[in-house]
Amino acid sequence: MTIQDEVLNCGTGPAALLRALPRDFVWGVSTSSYQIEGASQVDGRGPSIWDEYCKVPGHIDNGDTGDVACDHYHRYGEDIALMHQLGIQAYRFSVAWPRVLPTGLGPPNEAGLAFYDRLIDGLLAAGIQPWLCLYHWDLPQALQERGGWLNRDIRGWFGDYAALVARRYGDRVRHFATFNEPSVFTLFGYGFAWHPPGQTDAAALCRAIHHVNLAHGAGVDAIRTAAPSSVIGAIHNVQPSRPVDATPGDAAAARLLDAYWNRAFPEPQLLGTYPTALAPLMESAMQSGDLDRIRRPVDWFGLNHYSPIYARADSKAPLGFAWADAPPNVRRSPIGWQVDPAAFRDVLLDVHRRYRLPIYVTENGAGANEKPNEAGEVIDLERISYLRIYGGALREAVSAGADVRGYFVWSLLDNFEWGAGYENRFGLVYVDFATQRRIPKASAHWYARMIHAEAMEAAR
Ligand code: IFM
Repeated sequence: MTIQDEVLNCGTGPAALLRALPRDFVWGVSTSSYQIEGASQVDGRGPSIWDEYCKVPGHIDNGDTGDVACDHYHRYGEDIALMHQLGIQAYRFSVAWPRVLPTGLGPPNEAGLAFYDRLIDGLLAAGIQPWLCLYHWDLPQALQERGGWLNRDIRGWFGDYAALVARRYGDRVRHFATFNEPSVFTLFGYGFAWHPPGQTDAAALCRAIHHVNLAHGAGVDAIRTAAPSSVIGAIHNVQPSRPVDATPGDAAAARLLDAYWNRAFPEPQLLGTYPTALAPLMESAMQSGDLDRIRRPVDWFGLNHYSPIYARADSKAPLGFAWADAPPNVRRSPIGWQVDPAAFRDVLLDVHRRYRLPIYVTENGAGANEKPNEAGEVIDLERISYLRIYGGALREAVSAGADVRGYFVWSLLDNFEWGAGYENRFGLVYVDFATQRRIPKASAHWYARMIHAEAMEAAR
């Protein structure tokens, strides 16, 4: 089937698969604070580690920063209206810790807290459920200067921050997540030096992992206490880890990457153990009772998935393995990520069997470098194709028994894509960063039609 055929065929697919989803299935979109808010020095926001990291030449393609991003801080009303027009049912966003606590602790910043009041109230008025994530990578720089994730005190700092946020918004927000993709910001920040704080140190990586896990446990307890009717989860990226070549060394590398990427957080948080390959490395950071502090009861599993990942043995690398590109000849998205919907189906089933929690797919989507055509439209056929076939894989997983209750596209808007700056676009809505004009892409209209068709089916 060509992409054109897939788009022309852009309904939701066979009726049998339509019926696979639960009636109250949630269709949403996701974003994060640093990637869209901008207003980095407005209304008392403190600096984050990403503000500092972006200042260093060479860290971000094109010298881009999140200083302005999508200016969502000022344009959130327009963005809510867009979601409303598209029929989006839920919106996952993150709170910028340095916006509400400019130095990470101490006195809160009322102007920053008031921004999220306006956002949440606007969402509710538009009939959109707010899903609030506490941490999507923008640690206050002041805490980094106290050691950041390497300082065990961060368990308490995060717990206090979680309590503040849950007390303030728990009357209106039901769904809270502690962390988004902890394995990415720890592995990229302390293992590969691709994210702040830019280290390559296996011991530091393990210490950071353990402290993030402790902070998660403290966050869950704080939210539960401050907002007892909330439903709480954490968001993990789960992607099959494959050897780039069929050699025993690469197979071992893939198993180790799997431990760091897919298991270092959900296993202690949900099963109370570290993966065997990592447990000895955690010992120096571990104190008696820590696994009980980490394994706190949660209500849902947030799953982010885009593609499989690959590893190669590399005895000189700090972690003993290297990140590898997908082999040639696999199907790829426009930014080169492998497209493999069967992997998504298998991951959903595997996570269901392992952790036995309701699953929400909190991120899935495709990156591209598209531009508007002469008519000013953005016809992103490859994204539609991706969403369509990944939606099919999700339905297959549900038909085979996976308890999946919602799906959020990454992302509502083109945004600051970390090291790639603004070049890689993941939005359903195109953003012209020079003018901040928003243009819903063909995929936004496709997603809106799909949500509508699902709602019709659920009402039958
Ligand atoms: O943009 C990121 C997001 O912040 C975390 N998950 C993956 C997305 C695409 O790279």
